[in-house]
Amino acid sequence: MYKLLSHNDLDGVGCGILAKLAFGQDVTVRYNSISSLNREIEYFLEKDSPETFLFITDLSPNEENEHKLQQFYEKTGNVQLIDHHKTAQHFDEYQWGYVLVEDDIGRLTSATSLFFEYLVNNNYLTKSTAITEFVELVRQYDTWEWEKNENHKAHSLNSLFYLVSIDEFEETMLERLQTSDRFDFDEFEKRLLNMEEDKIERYIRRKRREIVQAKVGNYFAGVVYAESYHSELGNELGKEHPHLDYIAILNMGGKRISFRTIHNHIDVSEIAGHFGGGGHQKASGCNLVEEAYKLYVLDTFHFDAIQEDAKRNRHNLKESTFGAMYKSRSNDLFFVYPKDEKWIIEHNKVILKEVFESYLEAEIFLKRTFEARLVRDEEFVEYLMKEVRKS
Ligand SMILES: [Mn+2]
Repeated sequence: MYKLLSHNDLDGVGCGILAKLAFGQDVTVRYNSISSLNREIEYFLEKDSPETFLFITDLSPNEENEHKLQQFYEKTGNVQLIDHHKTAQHFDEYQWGYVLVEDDIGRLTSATSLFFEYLVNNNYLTKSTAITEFVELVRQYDTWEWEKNENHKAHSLNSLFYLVSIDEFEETMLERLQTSDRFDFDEFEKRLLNMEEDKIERYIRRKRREIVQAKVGNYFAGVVYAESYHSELGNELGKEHPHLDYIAILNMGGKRISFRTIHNHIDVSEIAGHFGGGGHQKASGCNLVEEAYKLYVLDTFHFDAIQEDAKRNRHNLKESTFGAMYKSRSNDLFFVYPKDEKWIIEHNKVILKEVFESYLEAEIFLKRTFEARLVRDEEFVEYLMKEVRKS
């Protein structure tokens, strides 16, 4: 017999689906949140038969269970952990641990892709086109590579995952992978997924108007409250506000924080690690512990939302050599323009002493220091007319 303890997200459930394809009735699968895994491991070690082979995928046990599992391995040899989280790398030193963040050709891995490889290499599972396609969609979603590749099918697979229950998803996928030559959605799913895409878009649009800016430690964070679509939100808000180092998404009901960054210079697994959580460089999470609650909730609750930059301008444009006009909440006026191959900022007609190599650098400074926003064309033109009239 086999038992699989896996994560309750798409990548974790992808592992469960592969296990059922490989072992059929001989495997019991339990999906866990990060916090419920340790309970399950303890239950397994106490109650399950030592003959049962245990797989743990996409999650990592705490220190206590790490030692217990080592003892179990010494006695029985019946455990294998497979993971791709940066914060789980030390498990790779165990004979029963296999942790790989990036494969030998530099591609980011996922638990499903690693488990697939493991099952095929050990002759538990035969490769098919449909399974290979499914595994690749899960990998691209989990590593966010789908966006760069514009592989919307990967994103849709995750949306579908959240539209139905885990049981239903599992059942549908198992059947499809066993009977189809290629992996695809049916007509009904395609219609549902279109509606879901629209819904996500509207949700994100609303959240754009709620995000606040906060300096937490050495970094600038965008703080927003949301229960769903954390990855989509983190990505969109991150791109919208490149002056923020990362986005902290608070799920108050679940008492959890997700951290997302679009930048390479930030490692959000370190930030989550500080509060006892973990994850990847660009995506991580932790429980809303006391200190995190104070920093992200208590200290920021009274802040006003970030004012968005004007979107449909034709005149007041970023990187314009003529100058782009910004305004802060207290109605201070700013112009950003090039001078001697650098960019400078004028604050209420006084030139600031700071000089910037690029427009983006100037804008980052402006937004971090003054929370200024790019004004709409109307305001820009009106201001210029007034200036002309004055002179
Ligand atoms: Mn994963």
